[in-house]
Amino acid sequence: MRFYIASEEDILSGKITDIYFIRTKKIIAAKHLEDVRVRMEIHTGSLPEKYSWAVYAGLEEALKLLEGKPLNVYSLPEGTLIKDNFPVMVIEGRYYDICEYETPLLGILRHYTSVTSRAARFKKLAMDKVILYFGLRGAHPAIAPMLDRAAYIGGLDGVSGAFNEETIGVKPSGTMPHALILVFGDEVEAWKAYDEVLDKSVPRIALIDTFNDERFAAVKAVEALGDKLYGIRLDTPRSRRGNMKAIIKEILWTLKLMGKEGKVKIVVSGGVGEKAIAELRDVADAFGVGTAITYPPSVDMSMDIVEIERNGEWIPYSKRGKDPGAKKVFRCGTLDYEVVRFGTQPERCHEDLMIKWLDNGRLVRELPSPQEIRDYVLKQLREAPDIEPR
Ligand code: PCP
Repeated sequence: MRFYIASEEDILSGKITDIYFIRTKKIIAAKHLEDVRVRMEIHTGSLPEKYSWAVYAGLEEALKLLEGKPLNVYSLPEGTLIKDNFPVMVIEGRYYDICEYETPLLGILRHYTSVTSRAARFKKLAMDKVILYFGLRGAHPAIAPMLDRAAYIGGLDGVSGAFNEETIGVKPSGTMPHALILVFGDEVEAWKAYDEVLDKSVPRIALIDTFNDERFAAVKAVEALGDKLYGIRLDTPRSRRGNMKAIIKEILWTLKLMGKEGKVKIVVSGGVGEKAIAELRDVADAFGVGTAITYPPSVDMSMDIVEIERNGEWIPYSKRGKDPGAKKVFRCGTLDYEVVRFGTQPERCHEDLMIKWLDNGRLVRELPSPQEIRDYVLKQLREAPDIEPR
């Protein structure tokens, strides 16, 4: 038995790639073409349906992959809102030195960007309401830290991985599983034990859908924990749902009668998608989202040779269907960009976003923290136009 996962060493060595790249290198070496220098561009294709933007993510891991290799790397900052057919990274060097990294590089950037973009869409739809990511149980544990980082920088308010303080410096968020209540055999006893045992810094959010009707359980939770009750979580099974909005409104009315209006937060989880956020954001305070973020629509990206060096000069050069020439991106404002060829000046926008990160494999600027990337994403989300849920 084993875990079918690649080690960090295997990834960095270039072993985790497609065989055709290994064969390509062999042919290049046999025919003495190792010194052919190129500029390769990574860019998005068309975005998924109803996406008018995506959030570029995965840069830190991409740079980790390329660090120490004889390459120059230019990229947009991690967390930048991007559009379809949009350049995100340019790598300059001998094709021979880049070749086998295409697979892991695109894998990192596409997976990250897909998860972060989806998380950012949830946050954009919820905006002042809280979105927690509970989706680790949907993916292989080997990438749990990556998923939580990707979701967090997308602007989410909390991520559930117990390890997150160590990896991204974020205290994990969570409530209680149904199993806790089932072990006690009584929800009131379980809620009281939760309150008795856990540190005061953990918000008291009672799960109220295990055995009985949510409204009656909400009343019991208020009676059991009083002012200590921070919130209630409804994870109502699909087979019992009917009309979630009506259930929540009934609970809100009841809480009001108990003098608890606005004092008990309503958390909704279980199968929450973009449409549920749009529908319930005026009655709920927070949402727990898992699968919809763990399995987002794919934000496609590809990596192509766009320039080749001939006699010391860079010549635009690409396969058909791709715009030749490496590109720079300048920004005038959120989602307002001008894309020009390397070495030419923009006419309208002046903030240069295609920044050099690696100079001959050496990191030449400080990487932002996950908190800084998240703030950068949130700022752009506030400025971006409203989106339609998909
Ligand atoms: C939550 C809910 C969903 C999980 C989290 C994520 O689990 O039941 O299954 O939601 P999503 O993937 O549907 O978006 P808990 O209620 O904490 O889990 P359990 O039922 O195991 O107690």
